[in-house]
Amino acid sequence: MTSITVQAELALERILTLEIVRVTERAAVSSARLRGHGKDKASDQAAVDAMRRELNKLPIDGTVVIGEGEIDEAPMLFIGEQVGTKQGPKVDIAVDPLEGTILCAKNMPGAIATIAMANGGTLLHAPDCYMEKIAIGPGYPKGVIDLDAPADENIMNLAKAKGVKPSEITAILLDRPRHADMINAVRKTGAAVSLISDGDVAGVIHCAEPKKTGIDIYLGIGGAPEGVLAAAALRCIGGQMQTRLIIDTEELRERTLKMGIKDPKKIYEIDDMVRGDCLFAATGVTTGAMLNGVKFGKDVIETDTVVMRSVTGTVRRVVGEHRELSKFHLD
Ligand code: VTB
Repeated sequence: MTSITVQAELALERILTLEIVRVTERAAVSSARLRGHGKDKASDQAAVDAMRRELNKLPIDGTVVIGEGEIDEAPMLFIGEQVGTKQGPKVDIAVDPLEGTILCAKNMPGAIATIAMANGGTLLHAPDCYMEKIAIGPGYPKGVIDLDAPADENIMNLAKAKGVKPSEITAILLDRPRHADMINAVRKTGAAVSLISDGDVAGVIHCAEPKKTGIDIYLGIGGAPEGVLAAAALRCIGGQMQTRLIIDTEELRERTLKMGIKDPKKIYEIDDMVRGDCLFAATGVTTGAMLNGVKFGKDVIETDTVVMRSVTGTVRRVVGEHRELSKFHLD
């Protein structure tokens, strides 16, 4: 009998692609069970438990670099936690077991379970702080967007590069008071603003498929951990992104220094946040523009996952029909 062997250096690239689908599927199903119950903490905890259980079965020597928080405040999937069987490649892992906890609690569109994996030491160790972000999809020359330029200038430049009027551009932003001026500036150009209440990992990814999502550019301030996850996705599917951490207290400055961040004002491009090949996966918890939510049937649970590899730029949609339901540990 011939057996298929995969070279060690390809393990991350090939075998783990399906393995991480299992990880986000489990987290999505566990949190989706609590969809619409107004229990944001409980659904997040369910996703964390499921994701951690599954991660610990993987043949990896993994370190969580973007997780649920520092060890003292997050007993599970904390930054620095070691996961996996240790029988495999050293990898950095970024997780958001339930991105959009409020969306899940309110059963609103767009909650996802998400993970990114890369070779050890290649993901930015971003603290749990805010981050300025700007992102567009693939196919534009470099330099179209500039984090330090006013929002209207970025819209005008993008419209020019796309060959359309600014009124044909749509920007996506988190619906927050801090974005009031930016929203006005975008609207003054004639461009449309699409506001999301949460979930800016998906918000950034929407820019990569403007024909499908109608979104051309992400602007504004969101979470830094979400920024690194989104950068991993864009590294796989193409696009441009610039970010800067918002380090506005002495305490945060000290914490980021300990995490190896020397220049607090540095502008990060995708390659600075994800310094090598990576995998990215997300499973829908509630149905959104990108993914369908988990469907619970009598004897079957359906999941919808997108999984990407940066090496080839392959994007797979994996629709799972799960029949052995005990694996979800739902009761
Ligand atoms: C975003 C969004 C998250 O936090 O990063 C946002 O992607 C930023 O923080 O889903 P604020 O809510 O404080 O503005 C979330 O909304 C929640 O983690």
